[in-house]
Amino acid sequence: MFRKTKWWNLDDIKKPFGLKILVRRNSDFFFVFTIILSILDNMRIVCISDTHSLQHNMLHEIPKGDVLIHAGDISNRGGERDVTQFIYWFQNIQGFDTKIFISGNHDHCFEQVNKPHHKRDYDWLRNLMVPENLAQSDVYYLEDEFMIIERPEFSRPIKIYGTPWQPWFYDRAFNLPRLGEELEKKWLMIPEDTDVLITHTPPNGVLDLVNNWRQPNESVGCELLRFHVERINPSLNVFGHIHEGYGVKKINNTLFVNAAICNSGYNPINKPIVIDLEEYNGQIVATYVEE
Ligand SMILES: [Mn+2]
Repeated sequence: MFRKTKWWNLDDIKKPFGLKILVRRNSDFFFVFTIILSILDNMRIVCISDTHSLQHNMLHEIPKGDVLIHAGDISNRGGERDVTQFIYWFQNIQGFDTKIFISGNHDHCFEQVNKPHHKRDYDWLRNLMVPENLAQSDVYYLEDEFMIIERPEFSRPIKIYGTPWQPWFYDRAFNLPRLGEELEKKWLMIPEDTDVLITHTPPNGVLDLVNNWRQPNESVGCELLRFHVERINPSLNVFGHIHEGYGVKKINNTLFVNAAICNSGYNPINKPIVIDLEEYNGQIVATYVEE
């Protein structure tokens, strides 16, 4: 049954060419075995962003995966009703081991809740965001912090860091002056061994082009983030913010994903973006999966 199957070459055969070559070998066992392996040795990440309270109106369903990432702008103005509805919806998405979200420039309450003068105004958010409660439905919120995912398909833990900050953008939440020291400090907090970086803003020059009368054909992503992403060299950087920049781009070892679900007209018509994370000769590699 095994014939001349070279077990030690399985990885090399499977990774670049998918199942096609193996099917051609005409061995049922090998075929089934490869399917099992390909389920086991990937971590499938589904990326969404910028749902702007329109999560129930998304044109496309959320595909299956292991980890779901939302890169911010869960709401329009960060109001209690919108944010509560989003959290309930996110908690109830089934089939993922881990679901992670960050804030964006529209999610004001997440910035306001930290300001002392608000006192009890944001108790509703504190109650909603009790980490133990979120974790019961596998939900994690990252604000300038990382989490670790350990899975049998990786020889080491995967580090995921999330941060909501962006260069000044119409005076909204988590805005800091463009090219300023404060923003630089936020990016310096990103651990150097980050594998998956979740930001709300794109780095400058990567899936960040806007084209309107105010900013004709202008790259509006963060210049400082671009520098630090290149220095840190994560396998994956997921963001949104610039709805026009929806898409995927690979630069060197980093796969960049602008997962904005809403288009520039705030219609939630874009597809969630599916990524496979796998270990390949000791390297963690992110690959775009066209669905
Ligand atoms: Mn947005």
